[in-house]
Amino acid sequence: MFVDLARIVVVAGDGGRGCVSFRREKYVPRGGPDGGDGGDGGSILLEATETLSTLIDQKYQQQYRAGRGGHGQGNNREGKRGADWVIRVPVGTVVTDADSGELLADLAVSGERVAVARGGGGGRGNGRMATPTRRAPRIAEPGEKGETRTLQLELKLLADVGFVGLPNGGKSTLLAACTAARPKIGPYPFTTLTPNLGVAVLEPGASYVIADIPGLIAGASRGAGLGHQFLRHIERVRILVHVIDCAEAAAADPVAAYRIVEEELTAAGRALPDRPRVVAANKIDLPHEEPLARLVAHCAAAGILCFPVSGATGAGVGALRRGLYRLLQEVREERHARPVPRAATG
Ligand SMILES: Nc1nc2c(ncn2[C@@H]2O[C@H](COP(=O)(O)OP(=O)(O)OP(=O)(O)O)[C@@H](O)[C@H]2O)c(=O)[nH]1
Ligand SMILES: [Mg+2]
Repeated sequence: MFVDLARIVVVAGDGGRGCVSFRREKYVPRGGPDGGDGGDGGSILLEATETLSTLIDQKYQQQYRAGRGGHGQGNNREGKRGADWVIRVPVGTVVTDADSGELLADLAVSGERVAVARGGGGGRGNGRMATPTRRAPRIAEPGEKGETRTLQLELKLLADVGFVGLPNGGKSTLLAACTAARPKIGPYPFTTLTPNLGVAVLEPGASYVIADIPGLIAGASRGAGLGHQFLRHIERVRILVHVIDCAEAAAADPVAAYRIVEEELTAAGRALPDRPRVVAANKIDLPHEEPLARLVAHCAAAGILCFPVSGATGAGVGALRRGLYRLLQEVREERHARPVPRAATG
């Protein structure tokens, strides 16, 4: 099961109580206070890992509790530190505080860690509370409470290229033709229910990741079909590829198909105007002259690269793979030349 949204409650450990104790020893009258401090409570951390690809664990376990700190003891012995709890999540997980909406972390790199709930500090024991005027305090501090937080976890796939298009347009077939991925393919709409990823390898060291984003139809942003639940994955792609069925028998006119998808992206608030568009005019192994001509004319007028392809026979797929690679390099170079201003935080 592909799970890309989860809500969890994290409870850090409370700090241990400080201790009230006095040194008692033969021949040492009035030995003085020697109550140790409580140990700090354990914290909760999130760690990004490449070995996970969904948030399914967090769907099943929604509560996490770190260890509490041990209480202080006599003879100035400190309480034990509470054990931290490290929750492992897939790379690409965005963490927000569910109550305040505050963005806490965007775990984009494997191994990256963030503390999401801090353990409470241990209370001081009376051994550390003596003052010149109060040499035998009979008090100690309680430990602090550990932080509790409700977190919203959202997984956003990290792909360079996103395939979008109406159902049955051949996105999954084209993904299989471009990469080694073997997604489910079917002659009916909504074969793909969750995004598929594949890696296009042109030669060693030259590769990129393609995501097949399912479910875009007219009204998707209002919940039709699969709705726009997967559109969040588009946010991170660098190039959007419209996969459009150009067969004469296709249900939708290819230019209309392009517009419907763009309108849905806009309606869902994910128009991503800074991301270049590419068109893959698909299914050219079937009769296609008239629809393809219209689509090509539309792309030429709009300044969009158009690649006629057939995911089924592989025709034009090499050119598409190379074209996308070149375009990706241009996008990357542009990024280096013009550093993206940091988003304001807080
Ligand atoms: N003739 C021909 N058929 C194709 C081509 N590409 C895909 N198909 C067929 O079109 C149908 C849909 O293909 P999919 O790859 O599942 O399409 P999709 O866009 O992923 O569809 P959903 O996942 O349902 O949105 C299947 O029956 C494919 O065999 C092509 O290039 N030529
Ligand atoms: Mg599919």
